[in-house]
Amino acid sequence: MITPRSADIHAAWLPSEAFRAIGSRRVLVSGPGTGVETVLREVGQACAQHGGSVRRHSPPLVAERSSEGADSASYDLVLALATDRALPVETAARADLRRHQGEGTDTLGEEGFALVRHGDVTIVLADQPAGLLYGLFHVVRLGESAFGPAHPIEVHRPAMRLRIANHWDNIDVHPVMGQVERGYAGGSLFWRDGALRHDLTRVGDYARLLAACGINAITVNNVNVHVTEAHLLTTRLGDVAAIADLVRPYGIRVHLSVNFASPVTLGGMPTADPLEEDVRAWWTETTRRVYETIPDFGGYVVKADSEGQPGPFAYGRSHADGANLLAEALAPFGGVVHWRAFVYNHRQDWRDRSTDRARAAYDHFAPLDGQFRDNVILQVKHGPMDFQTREPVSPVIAAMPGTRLAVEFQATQEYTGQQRHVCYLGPWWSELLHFAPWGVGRDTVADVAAHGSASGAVSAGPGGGLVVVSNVGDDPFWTGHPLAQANLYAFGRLAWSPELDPVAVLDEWIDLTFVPSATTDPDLLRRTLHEVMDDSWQTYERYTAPLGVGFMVRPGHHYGPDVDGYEYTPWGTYHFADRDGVGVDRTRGSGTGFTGQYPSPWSDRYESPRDCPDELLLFFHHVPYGHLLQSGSTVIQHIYDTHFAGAEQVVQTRRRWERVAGLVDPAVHARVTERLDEQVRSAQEWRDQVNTYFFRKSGVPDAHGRRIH
Ligand code: GCV
Repeated sequence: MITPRSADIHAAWLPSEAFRAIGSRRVLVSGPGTGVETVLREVGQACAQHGGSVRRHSPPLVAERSSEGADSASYDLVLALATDRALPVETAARADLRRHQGEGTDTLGEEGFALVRHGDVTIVLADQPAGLLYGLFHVVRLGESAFGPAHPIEVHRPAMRLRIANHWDNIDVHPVMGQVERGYAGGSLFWRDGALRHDLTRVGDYARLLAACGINAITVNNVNVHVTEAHLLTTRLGDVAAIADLVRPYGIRVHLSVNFASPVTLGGMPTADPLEEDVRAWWTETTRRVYETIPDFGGYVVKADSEGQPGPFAYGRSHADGANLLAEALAPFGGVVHWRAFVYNHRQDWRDRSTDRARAAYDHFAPLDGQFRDNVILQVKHGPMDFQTREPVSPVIAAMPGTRLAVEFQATQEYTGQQRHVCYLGPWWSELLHFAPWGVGRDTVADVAAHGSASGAVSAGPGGGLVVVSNVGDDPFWTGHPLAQANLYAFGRLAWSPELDPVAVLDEWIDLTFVPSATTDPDLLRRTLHEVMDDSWQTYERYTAPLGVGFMVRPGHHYGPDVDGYEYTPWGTYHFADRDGVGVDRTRGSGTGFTGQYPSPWSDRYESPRDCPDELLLFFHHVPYGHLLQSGSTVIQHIYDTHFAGAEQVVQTRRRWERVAGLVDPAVHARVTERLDEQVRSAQEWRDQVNTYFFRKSGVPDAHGRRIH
């Protein structure tokens, strides 16, 4: 459990108090094998703390089995893995489940579980140990209500098979990017100053946090694979195995980011050409050794031909050639390759209006649809640019029915306040997952990630799942800003079940983190946290780049405002503001033609400045400052209004947080307070720079005469 290991480490979700409902009861854990040990240990610790009792029933122990006639009277909670020698109470619960589900539909799968209340006993049923563990954490979430007499039968299976956290962690401290690229929570949990950490206690704790929200895989190194990190595949493989050993008990598999040029840099070969026989043999043998060392290894992640990383283009080969090479090596072991679609020209000439970075992923990958092996997963950032506060959904997601796609989110708040600003991303991710590329009523982004889709009609294949760039580091509060923990939690929950309401997910996180019984005024605390967090992503959007145009951040570190910071750079991230208007013309009619990458109806809605949703207007159109939004406001007045309002909301948030001093751990309160002070300052800086910039460009005064510099 996440008992603070030292006075400096602060609990995340799952403090021991969250286990009171379980730990104060009589619990039976039933099932053979080592996979059940984790459940047993969790329950054992809870009972030791809260006065309950736990017993293990292991089917081979016939003597114990014969004493189970009275089991329903002896236990309050039974966690039972399917075996051929079920306990009587379990048999009864399975019968209840069959009646509820219908004959033949009671299989729970690798990770699913059911919760059945039979008589006075709550029974968690699972087919596999991972399911039992997820069932246990579900009971923790439910607390006392799991033991209510009329609790209905619940059946849970994850929507996504793969729910992965990518770490952008380096082994060596990178001279520019540091130990963790885009990390805002201290150093890496795994690596320190060029080596695996000696004390990996927190890695086990981290695995537990991940399992409790539903994440089932991690990568342990940055997608930008530098020289030292490349060796994780070969000479440093033991380090990866050590991490895998620590996370395995929580049902978590380890994946590795690899460098496409490894045959050259590690194997001393003259080429990494994917069609060369020797190169294939190198990957085959290297991968065989990986599985010899880590039998449940998950697979590779590759960033190729992107921002300086090597790739198949160097040999005149396609990305399908590149991805299939690695997929072929992984296939015999059941591994997958996550091949990133984040490929674009980062050496663009800003004068060249014909190149549009937003088009790049589609232009590169859509023509390759159908050419990837089954165990290739194309990992697509949710938007066409780069994790901005507001972007449309990437058109790649609707363009590749013959390819497994994973959608990538970013919990590390690179562009959303860097864990100095409170920004709960659950609502944003939920909105993206619900987006229906083929129109309302058709398949959604979540459907595509879960099981693939052909033109909006479900094709029940294995989807690629969801990926999140982790926001965790060795910071005592795990995520720098203690409230940023909620983003990782929400990712896991939404990947398990995309239809969940993100505000309800936040409520879960609040209950599991600031356990109501451990505070004197849980209602005030809950209300305040909701006021501070529910709308925080939209508040952030209000005071930063307007109407979907994106960027306007300080180049390099990406924190704080710099409206023209990227305007004349090679990165392809422009807003084109002049004295008359602002925005990027991505229409087919007069712009870059990007709108044509979407299927109907969005290709037409985005094409028309009248029908384009306000919040994305400047992403798709260059319009005059006087352009009337659907909201009734002009673009320029909208900019002023939202920036004044956003900065003011942060001031209110800061005030609200003062109310709960005394209701949370003083260290947590102090850290959040310190971050809110910075957020107030930064939001005002954003407000003033953006408003002043557009006032000076346009010469249009604020209708309300507020102070613009
Ligand atoms: C890991 C953005 C970030 C980079 C990151 C890249 C990626 O460009 O700024 O730090 O590199 O995305 O997703 O590969």
